[in-house]
Amino acid sequence: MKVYFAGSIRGGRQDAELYRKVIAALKEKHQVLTEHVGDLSLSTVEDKGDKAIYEQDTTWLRECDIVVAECTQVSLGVGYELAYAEARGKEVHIFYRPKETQLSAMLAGNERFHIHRYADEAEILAQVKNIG
Ligand code: 6K6
Repeated sequence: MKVYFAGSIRGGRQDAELYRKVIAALKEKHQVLTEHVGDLSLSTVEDKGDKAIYEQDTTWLRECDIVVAECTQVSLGVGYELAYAEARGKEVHIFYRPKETQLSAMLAGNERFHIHRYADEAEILAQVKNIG
């Protein structure tokens, strides 16, 4: 299946290495459209231009089968992507570490989203293998 992985970029890159590992785990079974989200070398400011990013990412969101989002690091862009995916009837899986953040009620309270709580890297890597 085609997976759109969403994770914080301008919201903060503290978890970028974890995103890279989650993307690698998803790639064992799926095609991941957004591998750059786990690329630690990419700049969060110097990039191909905001309009091009928006157009490419919304095209991929329409094309994907499943959205997987890591939401511990709060990101406006990820929140926008989740609403965009929900409006198009996509299957959405949200992961977060409850010890480090309180998930927004706009996500936690949405019964159409599949919410996964996890404590550490080993746990999220095991959980994503059950998706799709
Ligand atoms: C920098 C690092 C990796 O990629 C870049 C270039 N910028 C972006 N490229 C592709 N998608 C982006 C970029 N900036 C934001 N996005 C999309 O928004 C991604 O799909 C993320 O899931 C989400 C992050 O939003 P912010 O608000 O944290 O930037």
